[in-house]
Amino acid sequence: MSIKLPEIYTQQSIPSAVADSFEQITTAVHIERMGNGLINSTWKIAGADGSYILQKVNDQVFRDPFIIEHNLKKIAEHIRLHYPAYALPLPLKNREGKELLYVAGNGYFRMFHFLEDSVCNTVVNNSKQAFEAARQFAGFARRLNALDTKELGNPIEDFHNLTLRYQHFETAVTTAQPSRLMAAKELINFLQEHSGIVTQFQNMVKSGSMLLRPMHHDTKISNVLFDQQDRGLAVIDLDTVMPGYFISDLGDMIRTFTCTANEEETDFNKVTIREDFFEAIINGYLSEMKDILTASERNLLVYAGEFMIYMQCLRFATDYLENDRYYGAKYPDHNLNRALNQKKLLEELIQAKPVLEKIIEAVFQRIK
Ligand code: GN1
Ligand code: MG
Repeated sequence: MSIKLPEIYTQQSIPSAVADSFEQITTAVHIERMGNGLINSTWKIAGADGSYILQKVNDQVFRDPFIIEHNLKKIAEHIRLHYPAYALPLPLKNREGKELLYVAGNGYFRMFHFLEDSVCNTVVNNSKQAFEAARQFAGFARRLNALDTKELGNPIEDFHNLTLRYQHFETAVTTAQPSRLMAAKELINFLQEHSGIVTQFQNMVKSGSMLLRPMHHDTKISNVLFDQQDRGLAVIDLDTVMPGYFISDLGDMIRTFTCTANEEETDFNKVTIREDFFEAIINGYLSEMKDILTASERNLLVYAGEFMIYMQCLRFATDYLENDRYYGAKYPDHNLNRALNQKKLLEELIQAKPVLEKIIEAVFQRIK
């Protein structure tokens, strides 16, 4: 059966096979594109009796989206059993009873309920939001902590494996076009000079001073839903939940919440660290995770930020050297600029380290 689509669907570039398969789309009254993710695409589908979120999973990045489906099942079972009141965003079934629809040559699609009156922020506007989001991601991690990581698959192999990310970068340095290599010379030197961050990661993994736990791995502000009073409601986008280290989640919040500008900013003077936002993240995160983190993990709160900013800098730099094949580019030096933005952020964090360590000490004094 093929349903003739009103123009709004095609304008919003939803493939007709997808529209046919979800009744929420065929009965929609309004459809709009949402979000600013680099990898997946999202639409808001408004119907007569409620709204929905349609998401396309990029199958170049998530090579086997059925691993996501498997993980969601395991997570849902665990949460239902131990925290039945906890709000978990799970995909809805389509007309064929499937939660994940594959459209050859296009990717994988899922539909979710849109939580009415919820607010999705793309920037952190105040420290309360930073606190609430950190508390939400930490509350999510705490509830999943007892789920055996062996139960979960890796939707993206070695996603936050800094050792392999660094090797990938060094390979890209040897294969890049001379013009790109030249333009990125200072950046490459910086990354090589700071490779101690990679060594520290390797030592901690080897010595077992960080534990593998189910982690979210995409703790940006738009993955937390808020109410109208800036209170956190729920964590969304569970595609990258997989075994990992807490520094991934805490670190990406430090990377994306404390900075005065986002990674697209090309005026690097605007890239600075907000210490009060850092404090809010630490407070929010520890309010849920303090008793779960081991003593050695508690010493890694600033390192978490270094780890994630360095890795993002490395990833953008690598992509620039590989002609933008992963992130794409809207203008010629886009990924170079993104990497330089992250370089500035890492410099700021390293400079602020003594102050940030003091903040952490004071928080621990207060909550112990
Ligand atoms: C990608 O798609 P988005 O923007 O949520 C990337 C993250 C990066 C981020 C940088 C699967 O996330 O790891 O931190 O870009 N996700 C994937 O903006 O690679
Ligand atoms: Mg994501």
